[in-house]
Amino acid sequence: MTVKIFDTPDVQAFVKTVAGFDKTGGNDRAKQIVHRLVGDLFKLIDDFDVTEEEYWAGVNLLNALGSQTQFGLLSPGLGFDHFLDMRQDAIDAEAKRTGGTPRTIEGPLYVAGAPEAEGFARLDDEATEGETMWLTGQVRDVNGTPIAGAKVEIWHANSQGGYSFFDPSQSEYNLRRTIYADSDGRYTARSIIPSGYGVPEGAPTDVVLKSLGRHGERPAHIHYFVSAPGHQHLTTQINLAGDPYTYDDFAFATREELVVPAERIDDPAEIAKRDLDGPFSHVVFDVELAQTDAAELQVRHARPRAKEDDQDLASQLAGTAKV
Ligand code: MBD
Ligand code: FE
Repeated sequence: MTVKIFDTPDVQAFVKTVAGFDKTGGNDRAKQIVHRLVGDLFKLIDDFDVTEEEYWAGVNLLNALGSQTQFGLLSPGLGFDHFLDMRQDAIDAEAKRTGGTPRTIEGPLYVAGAPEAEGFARLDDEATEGETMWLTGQVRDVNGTPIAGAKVEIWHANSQGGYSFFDPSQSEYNLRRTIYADSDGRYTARSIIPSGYGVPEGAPTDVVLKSLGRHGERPAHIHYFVSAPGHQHLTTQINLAGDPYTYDDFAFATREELVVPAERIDDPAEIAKRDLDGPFSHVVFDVELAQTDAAELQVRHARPRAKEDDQDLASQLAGTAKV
C-alpha cells in the first residue's frame, strides 16, 4: 500500500482540531501533549499501514487492560517506570546530587496505611507459610552518619508471589509494615522469604509480553520507601541473589547495588538470640539517603495509591498533574 496522508494540510489541520487548538478553554499542556500523541499515532498508522482489524484489536486490548486495572502492570513491563528512574537519575546528576542508595521502581502494588512500629516489626501474620527471613539494616546519610528515626516502609510478596490487598487470600496488611529506625538508624523485620511475582497467564499484560517474545516474571524482591526530614525520599527494592530472574526482570528494576544474598543460618545460638524456632535466612540491606534542601524531592509518590481507587478520575488526574 502506498497511501500516505499524514503530511497533507487536511490531516495536519485535523490533528490541531482534535487537540482543541481552536478552542479557548481547557489546558494548554494537555492540548500540546494530545496533539503530539495523536499526531504520532496517526503517523504510525500511515507508516505501518495499520489495518482496521489491527486498530480495533488495539482498542479491545486497551479496554481489557483498563477493566482489569493492568496499565500499572504493563507500564513497568514496557519500561516506562525504569525510564522515569533514568530521567530522575539524570536530573540528580545534573544538580550534582550524588551518592546514596540507588532508586528503582515502585511498582503497582504499594498500599498506604500499613501498621507502624519502632525498631522492629514482624511482617507476616503467623499463618503465612514460608522460610523465616530476618531482614535488617541501618539507614545512614551520605557521610555515614546514622539517621535515627528514619521511616522505613517495607512491602513484599508471599511465597506464592502474591501481595496482600490484591490477593484476597491474605490478611489485611500481611507483609507490609512501616518501621521507624532506632536511635542508631537500625531497623529489623521478621518475615518470610518472598517468591518472585509472575504476570497472570492469559491476562492482557501477558498477551502483550508474549507478542514480544517476552515473559512476565520478576525475581524475589522486597520493596522499600525510606525517608527522613532533610533527605531525599528513596523508592527502591532489593532483589534476592540466586533467583533465575535476578538479572532477567520483566519490570527492569534490578540494579547491581541492590542485589543481596539471603544467607541461611542454622546455628542454634543465632536462632535462640532472635527467639526463632528454627533455621532462618538472613538478609542485610543498609540504606544511604542523599541530602536535599528541596522540599519537593522528599515527596516521590506521584502515583495514585491503590486505596484511593474510589477517588474520582478528575481529582486523581489533578493530583498527579501538580507533582
Ligand atoms: C510486582 O511485584 C512489582 O514489584 C512490579 C514492578 C510489577 C509487578 C509486580
Ligand atoms: Fe513487587
